[in-house]
This record gives sequence, C-alpha cells and structure tokens, in this order.
Amino acid sequence: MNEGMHRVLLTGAAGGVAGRIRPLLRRLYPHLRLSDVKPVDELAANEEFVAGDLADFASVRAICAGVDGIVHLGGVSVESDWESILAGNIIGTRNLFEAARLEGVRRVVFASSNHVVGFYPRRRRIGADAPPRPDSRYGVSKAFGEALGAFYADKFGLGVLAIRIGNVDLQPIDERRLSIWLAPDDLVQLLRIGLEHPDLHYEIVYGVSDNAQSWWDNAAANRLGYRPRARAEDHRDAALAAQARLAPDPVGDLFQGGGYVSAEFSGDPQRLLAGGEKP
Ligand code: 15L
Repeated sequence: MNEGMHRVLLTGAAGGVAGRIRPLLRRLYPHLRLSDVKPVDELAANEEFVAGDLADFASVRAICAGVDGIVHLGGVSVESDWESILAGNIIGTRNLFEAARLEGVRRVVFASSNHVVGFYPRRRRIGADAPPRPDSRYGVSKAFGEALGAFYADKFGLGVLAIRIGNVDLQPIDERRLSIWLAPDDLVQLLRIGLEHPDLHYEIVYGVSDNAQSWWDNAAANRLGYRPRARAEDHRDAALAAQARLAPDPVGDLFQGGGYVSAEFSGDPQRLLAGGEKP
C-alpha cells in the first residue's frame, strides 16, 4: 500500500536523518530520488541522486519534476547566521513549495522542528495548536515553513504534513532527549502518513516517539493513525548517565529548546516562565 506514491523525492539526502531513514523508505516506495548539494554515495537499485541547490529555483524545479511526493529534510538543520537561514530555509522552502505546485506534486512532508516552540517552559504541556515561540533564527525559519505549508494546502490543494521533529537518533542522548526523542522507525511511520493518508489536507504533528516524559500532546498525529513504538524510558539510565557528564545550562534547562534557547540569550527567564503558564 503506497497510494500512488511511486516516485518520492528526499531532500537533504546527504544528512544524518536521511541516512537513518533511507534503508526503510527504499523498501516502501518503488523509486527514491535523493537530492542534496553534497553527493550521496552507495545508491541502492531503486535510488537515484540528483544534485540540487535549494536557493536556486531552476535547480529545485528540476529535482521536483515527475515525483508524486516530497520529504523535505533539506536546508539548514541547526542554528546559523541569517544569511544561511535565509538562503537555505526561507528562500529554499519557498522554492520547494512553489516548485512542487508547478510540477503537480501531490504531497509535501515538511521537516519542521521542536525549535518552533523552543521557548515554552519544560513544565508546560503543549499541543500542535500552540502559537510558535521560536528559540532561534532556525526555529523562526521552520515556523515560516509551517505557514508556507498551510498556504499551499489551502490555496492550491497540496496535501501537507509539517512534522515538528524532536531529535532523531538511535536512542535519546541526554535528559532533554528523553522527552523529545524520535526513533527512525517512528519517523517513517509519520512520513507514510504524510505521503499516503487519504484525508490529509494540512496538519502539524510532533515528531516524537512514545516517551513518558514528552512535553507534547500529539492528538493530531494519533488521529491520523500514528502509533509510535519506541519508548525513551527503555534508554533512561544511559541518557541520564550522559546528562551527568554535561555542564548545567541554567537557562536552557528550563525551556523545551534547551541549548538553542540559551545561545545568545539576554532576556529575562523568570518573565518567560511566568508568561508561559496557563491561567
Ligand atoms: C533540531 O531541529 C536539529 O535539526 C537537530 O540537529 C537537533 O538539534 C534537534 O533539533 C534537537 O533539538 O535536539
């Protein structure tokens, strides 16, 4: 069952997340087109590589031609300077959605990030309808990508899933990741919902496994059939041991975005914590 998803484009294919999910995706879809500015080696029989620069519209249109669905992991995946964020994530994501529309692509799965909501306090549980509180230029660019997704869905009928990804890895690597860890298999479950769910219009979901101390209400994902299998608690001792080796981060440790919050921070944490509480 892949609901007409014969050709799927994966952007950011040379990155770490793509490397973890490629072996799973190529078993699900007949043809995977991989794209990145950097080359990707060791292609499987049903994979092709097409180089693409997200900041260059003609290049983005070429990588989108003839595909049924797109998993957009490409762009800048961490905090960076404005020029890099503008080129890779603001112009790049605009180019991606516009090219998808012109090429008649049916679905786009947008890799958003937990850093869209990084300034929410850790003690607050939020849903996908929580207004953005980005903790970084990177988080702002992901909020922009979510807005673009809504626009292309509402205006042009593209099916769009924005996944606010926590942290994709084989296991949670510290205490914060016990809340936001996303196992690669669970990410692939969400990608399949984005590419194949028959009733998808536009939805924001959290990319998080079945973690007992998650900060997020993932009702929207569950409604679409998401049933995460991995549990951060199964790796709790190792994550806490790793945490004990890290320096405390007095500001970052209070907020969901962690180090992205404390980097360059000159605000008032107490004010943010007070303002972040529900009456
Ligand atoms: C992200 O959005 C980044 O892409 C990833 O590198 C991690 O920093 C992750 O967030 C995180 O919050 O752990």
